[in-house]
Amino acid sequence: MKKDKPNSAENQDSPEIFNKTVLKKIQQARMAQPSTEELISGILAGEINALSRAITLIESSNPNHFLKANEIINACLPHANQSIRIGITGVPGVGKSTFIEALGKHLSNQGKKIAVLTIDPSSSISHGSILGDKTRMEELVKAPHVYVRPSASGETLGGVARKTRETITLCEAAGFDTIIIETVGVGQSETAVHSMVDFFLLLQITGAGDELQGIKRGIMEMADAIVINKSDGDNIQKTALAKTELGRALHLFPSKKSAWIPIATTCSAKTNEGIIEIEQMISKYIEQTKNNGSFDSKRAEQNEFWLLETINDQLKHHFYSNTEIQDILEKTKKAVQNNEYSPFAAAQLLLETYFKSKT
Ligand SMILES: Nc1nc2c(ncn2[C@@H]2O[C@H](COP(=O)(O)OP(=O)(O)OP(=O)(O)O)[C@@H](O)[C@H]2O)c(=O)[nH]1
Ligand SMILES: [Mg+2]
Repeated sequence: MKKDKPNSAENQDSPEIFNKTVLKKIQQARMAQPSTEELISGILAGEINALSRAITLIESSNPNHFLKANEIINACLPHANQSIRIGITGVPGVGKSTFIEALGKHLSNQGKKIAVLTIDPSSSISHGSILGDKTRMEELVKAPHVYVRPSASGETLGGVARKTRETITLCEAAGFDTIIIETVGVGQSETAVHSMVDFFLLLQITGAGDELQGIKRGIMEMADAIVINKSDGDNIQKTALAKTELGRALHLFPSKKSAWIPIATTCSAKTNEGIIEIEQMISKYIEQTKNNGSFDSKRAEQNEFWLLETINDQLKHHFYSNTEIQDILEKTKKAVQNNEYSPFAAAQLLLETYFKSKT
């Protein structure tokens, strides 16, 4: 065999035993996992390497990693919660990543420590990614104190959302004071992101015809600001018109618990026009909601939401991964489709079987 591989490590000039030892050491160093304590102290010291490794544990499906991750999250919790969390949504190509780069660079110049996370619903459907390479934000990652982390792929939205929430905790404990989350506005992910941020910003572009068409009312209602991006070149007049239309539409929505009146405005993530004003608007929102108490009460509500959401998620997962249930469910589906059984009676039967299997 060795003759066939003249360039293999064992056949270099150095003695065979030396190369084997070196190789083993390198392999061991690569495999060595820092202890939970080391990761916790690393995160609290703001070490990116420790933070990244801990996030990888959060994203892992290995049960041992799950326990380790939980220990780290619990240790980080008392040091978390001090950041401003901003959610950015909008249809693919609207300019979310470019906008985050522009806003992020501006914040970084002010000395802020920024973590950018993404929730990508396409990865749970196709195991692919709409956000893909564009999430690298090449310019922003070069700025000091900026950390960009794409979401775990190949996961259910519930799973990705939980992991993003936990990642926020770790980033905050590592000293990041501004967390920006990008999500594509094509599914349920914007609801998930809305439930984990303080300020929710919907990016828009002017399209053909009525600006209000194609925007889901629900997302507009959730937004604290609607920003029409790509307000540059020939597009400036159109975006100004869209801003007026959206501003009017926003007034029709019921007022928010925070008493904040959502704002419609324009910007160009490419030329930076309007970025400073948007940053000032977010600061004003934070100041206003902190003063009237709604900042804290919203976070408390969000914690409660995620408690219940996680229970729902786990219960569902447990139910559907029960092999006995899987077996009966397949047969029941057919019986229900053929009208041999009522869906409600069948559901009842399945749930009873499940609960009996648990006692
Ligand atoms: N003219 C102009 N182009 C822009 C602006 N912002 C973004 N773009 C361009 O729009 C395209 C999409 O930008 P992205 O930032 O990748 O958009 P995105 O919303 O993050 O896209 P997805 O992650 O795929 O959903 C790129 O070619 C950008 O250069 C802007 O303000 N003006
Ligand atoms: Mg993007």
